[in-house]
Amino acid sequence: MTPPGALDALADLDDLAEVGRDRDRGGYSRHLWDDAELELREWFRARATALGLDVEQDRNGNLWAWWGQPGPGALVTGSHLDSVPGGGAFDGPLGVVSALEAVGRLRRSGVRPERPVAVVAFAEEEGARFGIACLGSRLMTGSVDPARARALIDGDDVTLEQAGRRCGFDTDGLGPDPERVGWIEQFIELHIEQGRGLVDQGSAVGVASGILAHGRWALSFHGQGNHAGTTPMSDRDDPMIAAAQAVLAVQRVAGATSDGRATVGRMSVVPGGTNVIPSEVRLWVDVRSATDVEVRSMVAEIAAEVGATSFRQESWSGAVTFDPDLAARVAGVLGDVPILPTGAGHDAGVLSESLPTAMVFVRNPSGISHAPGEFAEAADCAAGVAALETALRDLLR
Ligand code: HGY
Ligand code: MN
Ligand code: MN
Ligand code: MN
Repeated sequence: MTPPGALDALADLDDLAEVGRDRDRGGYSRHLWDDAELELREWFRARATALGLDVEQDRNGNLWAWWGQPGPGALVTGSHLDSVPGGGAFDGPLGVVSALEAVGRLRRSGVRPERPVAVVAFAEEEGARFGIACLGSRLMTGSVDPARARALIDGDDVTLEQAGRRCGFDTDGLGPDPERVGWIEQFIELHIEQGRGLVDQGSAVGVASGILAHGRWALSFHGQGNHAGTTPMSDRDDPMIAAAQAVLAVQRVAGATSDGRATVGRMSVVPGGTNVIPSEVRLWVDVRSATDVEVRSMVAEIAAEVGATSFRQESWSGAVTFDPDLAARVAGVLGDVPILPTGAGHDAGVLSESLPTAMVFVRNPSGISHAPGEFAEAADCAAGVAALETALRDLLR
């Protein structure tokens, strides 16, 4: 553990380097309330407490570290600690460690804010365990029904409610938290860029202009399970064929658009035996584009083509335009850095529906994310912390 006096975002990431390392897939697997994510939560509490911040967990499982009495007018910064399966080290945690580092620097420099400041770590941003992206911030803002959330089931048929109970978190309190949302005057999230925009523009940091519309749909294809050796090809009702055709349809529909994106990154075969014709194949589609209408049109075209037994929306995020004044103010105080869009969803996108929100991006040389190869240079991470500190200092003036 890095001693408080030598706080440094990268040292913090080093502290976390072994937490949730995925030996099979590479990268990190840190999912809501699993051992790795619970360890990250404990790390956050210890780190924030060492900074002199007051840590609390809200009714939706989000962690808040307060500088000053929680209440109206709050300037909030932070991100998430969870990952996708086999994800990178930076997506999420870089925003949290940078926020702690920046707030630590403001405190040590003698800043005396006239309003509350908080660092937040939102729960289940990736939706990797229970399927809904940005679950913690959506529950807080009331855009996900708490009863639906409690009943969500993970890949091991564990409900969110059971998972919460196993780690001592009572999910009976899940739900809208309008008072807390009302406390937040501005939210600013630092994040590694998931793309090469800053590389192309030659800047270590940038500011987000908006987020693509995006959603997730669960498809299932039913057939007749049977024996792989005793069932002639002419006698089969094999759902894998329809599922394979659906993957090709997803690729074709997205490929025919100007900049739409659609991905089948997850599939499950029931029962999953090598010598068994499946009885069911489930797959999940992630569809994104510049506008809600474009996404809906792509999804309708896919649904019409694939003939799935069931086709269910799991998660939806409309296109986001961040507060232009706040984006311009942050970009300006950082020396007129680039303002650019992103295809990646964020809790900042969820909050932008309720309050002025901005994002600071840190250059990612390869642009790779949601994969072990995700990386940001130390100098750029340091530039990110300095930028966040500058932006926070400016907003606290
Ligand atoms: O999926 C996303 O865009 C984000 O990384 N959760
Ligand atoms: Mn992500
Ligand atoms: Mn993220
Ligand atoms: Mn047999």
